[in-house]
Amino acid sequence: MNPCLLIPIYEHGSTIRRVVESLAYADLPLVIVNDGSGPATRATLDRIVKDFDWVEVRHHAVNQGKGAALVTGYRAAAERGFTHVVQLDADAQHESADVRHFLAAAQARPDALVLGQPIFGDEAPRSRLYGRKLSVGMVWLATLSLEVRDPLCGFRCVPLAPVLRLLDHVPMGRHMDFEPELAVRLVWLGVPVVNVATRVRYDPLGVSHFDVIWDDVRLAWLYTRLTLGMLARAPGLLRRRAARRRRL
Ligand SMILES: Nc1nc2c(ncn2[C@@H]2O[C@H](COP(=O)(O)OP(=O)(O)OP(=O)(O)O)[C@@H](O)[C@H]2O)c(=O)[nH]1
Ligand SMILES: [Mg+2]
Repeated sequence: MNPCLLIPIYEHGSTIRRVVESLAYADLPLVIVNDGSGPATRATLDRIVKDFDWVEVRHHAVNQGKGAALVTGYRAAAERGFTHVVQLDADAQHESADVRHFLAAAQARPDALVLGQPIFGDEAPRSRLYGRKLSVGMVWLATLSLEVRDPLCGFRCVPLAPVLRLLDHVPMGRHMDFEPELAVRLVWLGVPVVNVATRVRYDPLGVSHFDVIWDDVRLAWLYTRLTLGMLARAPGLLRRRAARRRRL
């Protein structure tokens, strides 16, 4: 296993330096994908590249969405020979110290998708938590399993080989719909899932680019498509679930 770190960033210039510094302990190369941020975030990224020789930044000329930024990052990581990426967000919501737990889980199961299972504090907005519960339920339905404990958490360790194969064959959402779609499609392919509990913080002054109208519309459309996709795959998914139960 040859991992690197990956951060997609769109207009999170005020937090990215702190996040980069907090990752130094991991002693891994970091790829940042700048998803068309404006001049202030870009200038911060230029300084980061000068100050930390283990950081590379790739730029999208215009904003394309978090999913598109992640795909650019996966391809950049694969080009450089990495087999796994540990990805996290630029807004300092994730606990950088937990990177080691994601790596340990991936080392134990290099074939698995390692997903962050968020532990939220009281500061997390209620509306976000309810929306999340709905997403979890829809993904359980789409996979006919409870394997994915949270399909939306941006902190995960991704095995690149099956992901890049999938991306070559299936067009996927390019925004906030990408991460749940990837999790479901990997489960459909039989990729095992490991969940790692991790604290996720909401800073009251934090900047979120989650678009409560368009991203929710995209998620609703995604879950409709995934539920239909599940119907065609139901016999196979149920057989696999029964085989897993027999092994336990
Ligand atoms: N929303 C959004 N985020 C992007 C985009 N491109 C890259 N990102 C990055 O994706 C990560 C998640 O973005 P956030 O805006 O915090 O979205 P979120 O974490 O799902 O939403 P919150 O739970 O409200 O924080 C951050 O690192 C962003 O900088 C984009 O086009 N839109
Ligand atoms: Mg966020």
